[in-house]
Amino acid sequence: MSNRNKIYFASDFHLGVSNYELSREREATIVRWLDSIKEDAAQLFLVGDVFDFWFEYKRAVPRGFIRFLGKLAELSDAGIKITMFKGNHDMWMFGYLNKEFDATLVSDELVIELQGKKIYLHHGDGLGPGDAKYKILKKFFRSSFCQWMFARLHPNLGIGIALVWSRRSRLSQAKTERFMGEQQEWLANYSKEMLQKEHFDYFIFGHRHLPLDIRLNESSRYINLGEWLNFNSYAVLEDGEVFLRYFEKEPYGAHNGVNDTESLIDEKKD
Ligand SMILES: [Mn+2]
Repeated sequence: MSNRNKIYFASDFHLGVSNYELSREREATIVRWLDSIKEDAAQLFLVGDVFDFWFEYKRAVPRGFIRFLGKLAELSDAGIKITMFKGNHDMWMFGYLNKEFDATLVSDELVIELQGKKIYLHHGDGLGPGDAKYKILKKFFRSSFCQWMFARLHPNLGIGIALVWSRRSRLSQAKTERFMGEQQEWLANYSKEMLQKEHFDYFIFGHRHLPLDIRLNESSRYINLGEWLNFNSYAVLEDGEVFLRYFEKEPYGAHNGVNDTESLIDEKKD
């Protein structure tokens, strides 16, 4: 009988930034991580922004990432169920990857019930109040008109434009996000609002680029998966509980003299 009893969650690998060498290094780290979970993973959730840019043309896909893609194929062939979310950087996945990995592709949110826990999953972009400009952009980028237009550009031009656009992002300028207090955590606030209507044990998001584990009430927590440029952070569900973990890295917060983000948050209360 297999001992596959863990569920893994990660997001924001941003493969492709900042340059080829750094991306290859990060890809190698991710491949080592995937190797390390291969024996005990039942499922793997990749919660968006796996690629810094991705677009599937009808008969072509972007170059690169072959070790990562190969490793995902290996995990899938070993019986691990893979679920991929569209992020704001890689929303243009249309079926190629989920076909190759026999994976489920999620456009927005997904609610799962595993190990007796109810979990709300979303990349995290365009949620809550504000960010009106992005919400309009997201609608446009996701429209079949926009995708059809983009696919008409020669890939050298289309992907070229996309890479220039992506280099303007904070992450590619190697900035590390910082915790600014629980009130400022809009995804935590968004989760709290959702809890008014419906119970979830966990909310798991990416997008924030900061590993976070915030208690929302007696029985609910908000987990942010962080990113893999600075933190190598991921979450694992085992025996009905979700833990934030760090691959080949010190936990976030260790540098600030605190053990975890929860104690960081406790200090800021009252
Ligand atoms: Mn991201």
